[in-house]
Amino acid sequence: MGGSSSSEQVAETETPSFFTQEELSKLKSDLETGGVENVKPLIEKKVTELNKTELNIAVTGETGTGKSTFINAMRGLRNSDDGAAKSGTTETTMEPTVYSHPSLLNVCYWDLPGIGSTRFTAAKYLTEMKFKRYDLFIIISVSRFKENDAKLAKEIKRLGKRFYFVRSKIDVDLDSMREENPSFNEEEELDKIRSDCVQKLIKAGILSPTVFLISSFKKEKFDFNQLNEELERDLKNVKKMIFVLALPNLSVKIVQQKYEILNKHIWMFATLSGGLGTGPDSSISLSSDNDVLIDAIVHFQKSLGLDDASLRRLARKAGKPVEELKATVQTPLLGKITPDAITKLSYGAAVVAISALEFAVELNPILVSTFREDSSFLMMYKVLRAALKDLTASAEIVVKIACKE
Ligand SMILES: Nc1nc2c(ncn2[C@@H]2O[C@H](COP(=O)(O)OP(=O)(O)OP(=O)(O)O)[C@@H](O)[C@H]2O)c(=O)[nH]1
Ligand SMILES: [Mg+2]
Repeated sequence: MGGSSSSEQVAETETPSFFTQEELSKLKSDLETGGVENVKPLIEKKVTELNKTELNIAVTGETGTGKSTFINAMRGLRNSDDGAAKSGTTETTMEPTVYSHPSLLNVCYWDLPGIGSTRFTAAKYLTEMKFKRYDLFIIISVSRFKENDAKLAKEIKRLGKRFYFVRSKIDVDLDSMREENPSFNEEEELDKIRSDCVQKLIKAGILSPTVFLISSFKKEKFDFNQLNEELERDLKNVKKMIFVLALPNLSVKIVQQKYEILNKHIWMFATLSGGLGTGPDSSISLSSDNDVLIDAIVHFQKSLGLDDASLRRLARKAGKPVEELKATVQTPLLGKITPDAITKLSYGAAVVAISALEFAVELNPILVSTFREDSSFLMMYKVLRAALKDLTASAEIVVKIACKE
């Protein structure tokens, strides 16, 4: 846990776990006695808990260091996009303001006013920001390490919270250095900046700190990715999951991580969507206005950045018309999910066999046998799996184009 220098005294806010062993045992016995119908209440409770869990990330630092711009970058937005946190060259953020992810509303970034601004002295700032409500802090600093940076780090540590130290606008530093000496060694200079911040944090009493050098304008470069990986490693259970699902799609690797998480949820949606009919030819028929099914597919769309708003932003980033971007992917699952798209999907999915082994890997092994015998569950499971695979493949194509991977 390198970035959280306060590892000895981290007081995690309650994080629900996905399923405890106890809950799994109950699921198993409920399944054995009453089949899929019998486990719906417990699954419903879990899904509600999942939807209700919030992750609150506070972004703090001196005025003008790029806090609002960083929040926008984390939400896959540019400063000029609709819904972006206000940024600018004059002091802009005066109250703690919450910005949720544009489509996954339980991941929240708190844009705190800059410390050292006219309205807040350092001491007042630290008491007024209601530090307790946040899961973790990101301290943003620019150019030289400041007294306020040390004060913030110490105070957050004292409150027993986790923090990550970010040195932003690193692209600006490199531009200045290039101006002064065109043949400078970029890696060496970055190392110098990093170790200077580390030394000063150690001096402020922070044990083994990590410093991330980032540019919110060039997310593919520098330590933006490492910062997210570190955050992900430190978060637990459901908070880890919702954090990953809300990451900006900067690489195929991130898309795959999202797929892994969503794939593990399919069986819950399949359990809840139930209620299949039997067609005249005794084939299973799928009702195309199944709300749970549609909601699950929309959730996949949003998590994978394939909802209309995300696609528009990605198209802008790639400098292409959105229609052109959409045309590169084949899936019928973009835009509004229509009954027709679901019917098509179910034809394809129905003929797919899922082996017991695949099933056991994707589902918890103790639940496999009972679920396999339920044809309604199995059909829903297959349809959702097909939808997720289809959307993941599309998301990978879109990311490759938008990030020119
Ligand atoms: N080149 C470059 N400019 C940045 C970066 N991050 C922010 N900026 C610019 O720096 C200026 C200040 O950014 P903001 O995001 O408004 O900073 P802030 O910390 O929210 O400012 P206050 O709310 O006033 O405390 C804006 O003009 C941004 O465009 C970066 O990573 N690289
Ligand atoms: Mg701001």
